Amino acid sequence: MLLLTQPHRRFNPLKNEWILVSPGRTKRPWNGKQETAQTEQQPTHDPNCNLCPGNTRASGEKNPQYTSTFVFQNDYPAMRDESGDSVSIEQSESDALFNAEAVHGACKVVCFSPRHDLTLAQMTPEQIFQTISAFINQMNELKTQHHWVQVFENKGALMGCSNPHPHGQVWASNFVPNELAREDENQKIYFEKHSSPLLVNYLESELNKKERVVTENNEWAVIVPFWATWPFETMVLPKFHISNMTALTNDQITSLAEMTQKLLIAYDRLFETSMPYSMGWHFAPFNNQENAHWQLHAHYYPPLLRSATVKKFMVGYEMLAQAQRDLTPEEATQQLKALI
Ligand code: H2U
Ligand code: ZN
Repeated sequence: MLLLTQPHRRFNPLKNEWILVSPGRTKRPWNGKQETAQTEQQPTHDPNCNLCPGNTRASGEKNPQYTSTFVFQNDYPAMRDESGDSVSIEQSESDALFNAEAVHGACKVVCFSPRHDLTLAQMTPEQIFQTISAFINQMNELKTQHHWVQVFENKGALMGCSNPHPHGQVWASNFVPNELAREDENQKIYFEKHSSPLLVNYLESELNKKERVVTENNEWAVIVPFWATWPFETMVLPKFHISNMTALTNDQITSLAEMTQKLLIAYDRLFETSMPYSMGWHFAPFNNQENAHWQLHAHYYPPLLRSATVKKFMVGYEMLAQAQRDLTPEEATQQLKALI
């Protein structure tokens, strides 16, 4: 297949943008930056960790002796609720060149485990189930007051994560953020044209083609998207149509937890390192509409390219022109699939 050996570009229908694919470019010599692989073994409890059970946080508050997951209000929130505002920002609609508006929101931290030294990849499917449930509980709690609740995990020092204690975050906002708004619009346009959700049709085709399927079970599939940007980017998709994450049943979450564990173990095996990544869930915003065009999915964006110490830099051409990748999504799939 010509696409696999020659530079080409692929279209990302979710984002409505192109990505440049340059197969074989990982073979070029590398004298650039080497990251330090995180190899040090963490203690099960770190007296200096703000997230460990029984320890004191930056706010001065003491964490309980939690035994499963634990959620607290971020002590340094990126957004606050309305009550904290002393000055209001006037929306300057009259001048499109100087447009700003006030935002409100809530930010929380979800500790995945009392164990400081574990990662999700090392947890049991039951424990992973608890972390997904904790995220869903937050959505249910926050959805009445907010248009969007982004849940995510930013893992590893390489990703700028400040603490190895396994944790994720919840940022709820009174606005729909850019990435969501784009996916919303593009799925809507597709649905109007095809009367079927974009990602439902997409997964169906991928399951037939099999070229980019990393792993699957009865309810879920992990694929390297045809239009993947990051070298080993994946998407987790349900095999059923569901526009909102809060509608998942316990059985569906159980099977998602099993699938997640498999994926994360494969990621860790790939470069024999605890794989850094940013991941998060996308689904319909909380707007009291039917949102039939939406399909729930998770994105995993790991930055590593060649090894535990060489990452992909999205700079230069990527910043100024468009994203580019150095190995094909099909090659990435083969490598990940072999590790499942
Ligand atoms: P990361 O940003 O590296 O994931 O760090 C954890 C979050 O935890 C971060 O958003 C919050 C930080 O604001 N945090 C607290 O709220 N209290 C603390 O005592 C430490 C960290
Ligand atoms: Zn800790």
